[in-house]
Amino acid sequence: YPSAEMTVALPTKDKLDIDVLNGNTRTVQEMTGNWENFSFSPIRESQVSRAMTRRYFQDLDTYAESDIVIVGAGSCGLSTAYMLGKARPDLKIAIIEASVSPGGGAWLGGQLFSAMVMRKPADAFLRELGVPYEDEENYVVVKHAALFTSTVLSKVLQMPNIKLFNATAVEDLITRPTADGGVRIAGVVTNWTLVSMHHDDQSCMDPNTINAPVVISTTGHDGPFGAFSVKRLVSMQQLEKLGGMRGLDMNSAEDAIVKRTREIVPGLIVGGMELSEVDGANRMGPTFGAMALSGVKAAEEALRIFEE
Ligand code: AHZ
Repeated sequence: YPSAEMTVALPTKDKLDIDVLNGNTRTVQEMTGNWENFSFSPIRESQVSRAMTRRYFQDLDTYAESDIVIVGAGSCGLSTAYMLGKARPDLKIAIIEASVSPGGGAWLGGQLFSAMVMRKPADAFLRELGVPYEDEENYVVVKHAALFTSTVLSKVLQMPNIKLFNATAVEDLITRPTADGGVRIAGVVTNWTLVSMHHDDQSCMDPNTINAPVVISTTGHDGPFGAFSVKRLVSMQQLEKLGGMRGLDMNSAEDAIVKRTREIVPGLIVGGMELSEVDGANRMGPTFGAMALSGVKAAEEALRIFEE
């Protein structure tokens, strides 16, 4: 067996040369039917590790000082990220998502049915993204909620100024005292989600931090993971108490969420269903227009604060 020191004889030239060397500039059509002589370009295992870790640690370094942090990559967080990333390609935007899979509750339209309903005028956001829909007069229907989620996700991930740290939980908020005795939110405390889940049975697993002048929290309504930032604001006595999400009423819920999307304490904007816990707004169930437009408004609020 080759010793650990042995290296695969890889040309040290650039990637294009390696591809040419291996005939791997072929198109898919050229490969089809030629499987007998097929081979991948050679690789050493350490190259794979370094390809990932070098970039990840570079990103940790780059985004340790971010311009904006978005907590939660559900339908609201992703809509916020899209608007911000597009409007300000000069800003560094970090998205922190506790789950391995970004998208929150938006992979299905509601229940286990596929289609996603958006009430007008949120159809404007679908046109902006280029997501096709059926027009039903007062509302529109995307044939599968995953089409919305994957489209907004792919556009956000392609933006060079946005980094998604998934499988990473926000464990706390960074605060600074203000002159009036309150606090200003100045960033987030993070940890890998699997580590966060083991604070009770493993000791001293210290967190990481991201400083940012603007944090946007879109962690959804209360649940195993939800309403994270607003619950923390109560425990640090910056909010007296939460109003608690009220029962389902589509008409009042969606208007309320969009209208109330705002900076809750200095430096912290709350959007999406997390907001229903702050003010005691109704829930809307499986209609997603308010999540998209709360995201548009949260982005607008963030830029207002940022540009102040
Ligand atoms: O994993 C969570 C989800 O992807 C993530 N999240 C929660 N806590 C976090 C933390 N750190 C990092 N501490 C965290 N990430 O936040 C995301 C929230 O997504 P969501 O889809 O639950 O929320 P949303 O407000 O974007 O969309 C809500 C969709 C709903 S709920 C509802 C109802 O119950 O009536 N109706 C709609 C349309």
